[in-house]
Amino acid sequence: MTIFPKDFLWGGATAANQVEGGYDEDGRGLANVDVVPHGEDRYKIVTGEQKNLSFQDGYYYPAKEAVDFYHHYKEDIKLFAEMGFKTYRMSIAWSRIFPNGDEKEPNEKGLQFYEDVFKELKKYDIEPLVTITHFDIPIHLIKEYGGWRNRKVVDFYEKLCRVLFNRFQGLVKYWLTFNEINMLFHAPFMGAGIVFEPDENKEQVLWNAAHHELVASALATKIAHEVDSDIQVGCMVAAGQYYPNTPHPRDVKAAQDDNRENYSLIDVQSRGEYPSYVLKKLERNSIDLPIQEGDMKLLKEHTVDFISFSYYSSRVSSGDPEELEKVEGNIFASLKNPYLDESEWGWQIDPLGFRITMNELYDRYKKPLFVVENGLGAVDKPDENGYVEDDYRIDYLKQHIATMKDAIELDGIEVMGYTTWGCIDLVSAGTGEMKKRYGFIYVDKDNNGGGTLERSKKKSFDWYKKVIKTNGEDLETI
Ligand code: P53
Repeated sequence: MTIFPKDFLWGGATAANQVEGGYDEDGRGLANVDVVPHGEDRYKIVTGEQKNLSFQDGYYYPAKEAVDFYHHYKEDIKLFAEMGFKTYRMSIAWSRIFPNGDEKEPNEKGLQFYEDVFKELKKYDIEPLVTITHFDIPIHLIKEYGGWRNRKVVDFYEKLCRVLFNRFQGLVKYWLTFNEINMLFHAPFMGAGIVFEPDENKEQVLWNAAHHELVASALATKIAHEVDSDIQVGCMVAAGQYYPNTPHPRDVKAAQDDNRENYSLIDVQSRGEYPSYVLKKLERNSIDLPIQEGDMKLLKEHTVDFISFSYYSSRVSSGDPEELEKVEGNIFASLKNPYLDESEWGWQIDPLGFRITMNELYDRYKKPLFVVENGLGAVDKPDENGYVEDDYRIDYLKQHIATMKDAIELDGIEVMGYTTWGCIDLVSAGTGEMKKRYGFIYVDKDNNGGGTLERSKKKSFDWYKKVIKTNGEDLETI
């Protein structure tokens, strides 16, 4: 008997734009994620503040080649299989299937690529866990329709889903509708293909996009279940509990508000209705949800089967204006927690916070959880054979898996599986760097596009293999 259930889905996670490359191959269309450069303008672009819908001279675009999974997938999947992966989380590049997004017919070569990948996974009994959109949308849907602010995009997404569920029936059982759906509030260009027009009401635009994604997600869930009742669909949130900076009730309230904002969209996906705190806030701010006839019924009737989330760090909130000036971090703002260590990128390391976050999610939704991202972004120093002694990564993962085990054993939480982020080194979503590595597999590629793309195993490779082999019983470093 082990603490982890015997069919627990151990594995690793990636996203199309961060690994595939091949951005213009086999009929693939251009997507928002392709035109996001590495460097200082990245932040303004991902937040929708700076319009950039094509390649510009003088910039480096890391997603164009990424780590070339497009041509290395057989080799990479073989390595995942060697570690004993039970599942592999990946995403579909929408613009491979519908290059512009609004075509009548899908691009067969794009579908064939994913069919080949899924069949390769099946060869090793690795169950695919597929994110339909991981920060991507065809550029044409942004230029022509304004991205997710426009209701028409719901129809294009629905069409994409129908094609995917039908074509891959029997090959894919687990689907996620939107990666980190709450990211649309923090990085609207990545989360919803939003570029703000001067002087428009940003909050209104964001809630238009949010409602459309929620309707699209419910539609996807409905269609998936119609196509095959075995399919399970999950929502996905960038989680990480907000703690109050002090026991001052003002800080406790601030933390509650931040947690609620974070969960506001998956509240709808999981419970089937907008929570009262959202409706009241929108009313106060004179924001209207673009609700059409039938939407509320659809949301109510097609809630998700499970809750998936990413967890890297907890966060700290304050209701004190002076403290708020010290808030750090680009995409997710947080005060420093004096009790925690942090990564080289300033992400605070909090294994117990992982268990706290899991409890919060399970108390709130009473649905099975699936941990689909967790890991440490760090600088690796390979030896001449590409071997990395990444004890820091093993240590981070070991501590987090240990508290997940407590959540199962001591709190009774139902956890379906665990996929570490960036099981093979990939491009960072936040910074566009290669230097910020998460993998068990090293890829020889640098921040400026140099390198052989050769793959090699890190120390953590054999460690994770042992973790999977013992179903999480033996976490000791080797
Ligand atoms: P990177 C910020 C905060 C929390 C999750 O992030 C985030 C981000 C985006 O930076 O996104 C998820 O690559 C996301 C992945 C991403 C991963 O976290 O900035 O789903 O695409 O790569 C790690 O270190």
